[in-house]
Amino acid sequence: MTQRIDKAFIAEQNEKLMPGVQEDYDALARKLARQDIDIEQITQKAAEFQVAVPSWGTGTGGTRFARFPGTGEPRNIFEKLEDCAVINDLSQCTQAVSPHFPWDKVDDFTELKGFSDNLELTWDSINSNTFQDQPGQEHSFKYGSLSNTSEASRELAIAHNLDCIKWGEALGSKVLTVWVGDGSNHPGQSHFQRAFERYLESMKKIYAELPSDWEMHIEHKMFEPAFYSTVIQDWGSNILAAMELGDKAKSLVDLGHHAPNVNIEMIVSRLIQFKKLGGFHFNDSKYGDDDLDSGSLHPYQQFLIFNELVDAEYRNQEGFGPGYLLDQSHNVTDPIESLMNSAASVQRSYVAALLINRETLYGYQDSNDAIMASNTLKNAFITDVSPILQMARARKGGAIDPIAVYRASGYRASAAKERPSSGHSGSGIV
Ligand code: RM4
Ligand code: MN
Ligand code: MN
Repeated sequence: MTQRIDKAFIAEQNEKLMPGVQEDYDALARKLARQDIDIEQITQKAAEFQVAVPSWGTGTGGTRFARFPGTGEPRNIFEKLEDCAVINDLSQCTQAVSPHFPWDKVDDFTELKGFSDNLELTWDSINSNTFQDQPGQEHSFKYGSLSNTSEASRELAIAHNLDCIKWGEALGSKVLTVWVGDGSNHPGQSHFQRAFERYLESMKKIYAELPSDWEMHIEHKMFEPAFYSTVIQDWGSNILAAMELGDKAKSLVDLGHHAPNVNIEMIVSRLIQFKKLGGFHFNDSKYGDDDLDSGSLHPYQQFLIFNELVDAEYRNQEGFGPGYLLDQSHNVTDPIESLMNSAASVQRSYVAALLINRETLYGYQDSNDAIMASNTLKNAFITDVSPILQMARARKGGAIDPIAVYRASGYRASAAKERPSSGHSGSGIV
């Protein structure tokens, strides 16, 4: 097994930085105290925050043009878990891993569970994959999976989702996430209503087999691989399907799956209101489903989403408890570094949103004081909460500076020695 980063090594690196962090933390504590905010309460919440890591994000991603593999890439789910453990050891907010099947399928799930337990990792949502054919697959998904005009292909897609539930139960997961690439590339190719009916009929068969304490998350996507229409195109189709299926079916919001300029935070609010917000796939984008690192382009949008989430938490909104997962493609960075950066970026948005005085904001909203309402959000957003994040990590045994410690550890170089390239990788979005 690739050697993981020693706790003593992390502590040693932290020691050099702690005096500066403490100074910044104390200064921020005084600043927040002037706003009647107890920094310790915020730091506690930061320490409790969790965002899951996608198994498929640990390999170098790519585009449909090319993929430029990095060194020491994980070649199977066991090696992906080792990388996830490193991410969590340093970040201390990414304990759960979300697998993708059949990419991560193993023969012995008890062995896999034992392996993850050993690394102190848990399992987040199970992602099914019916957007590509597997070698030797009898009935193709070329023209769709759950909505295919061929019953045999639909049945195969249903059976795969049922397998995913079974494997998820062995791992202790509680959520099945379904994203399908179904759709059309030409106007007229597909009958919108009949395709949606077939999809719903298939989803009902999966829903019927969902364990009582599980949820099913439906993920919409505007385009790709279908470029004219997709069956679950937007949050409208998504929530309609979730409502049709029942209480355990909820909508999942992948930030990159909307048209440019869509007000995602408002969609989030609507889903919260109707108890249909299942969870998130965090990433960032400029043009479409770019799968860029979370918060790398639109940190304010990410913050505004957390403003809605923290508001729901503050109001004890019934049925609220979405799952947070990163879903991004790392084409030119070391995936471990990108995932650590992104986890911290999402955590930062959460922490900054905690600084908002909700009652003050409601007051400005009720009196139609647009400038002050807007400034209330902006002031929280521009507050540098880094010392809170650093302190939360350090207190849990994580790294004050995760990337610096990761680089100093030489983990990637030793992984490269132990994981000679097999020529193809089991991870990375291509
Ligand atoms: C899709 C979608 C799904 C993810 C795949 C790999 O665009 O975001 O969530 O499972 O990519
Ligand atoms: Mn996604
Ligand atoms: Mn995507």
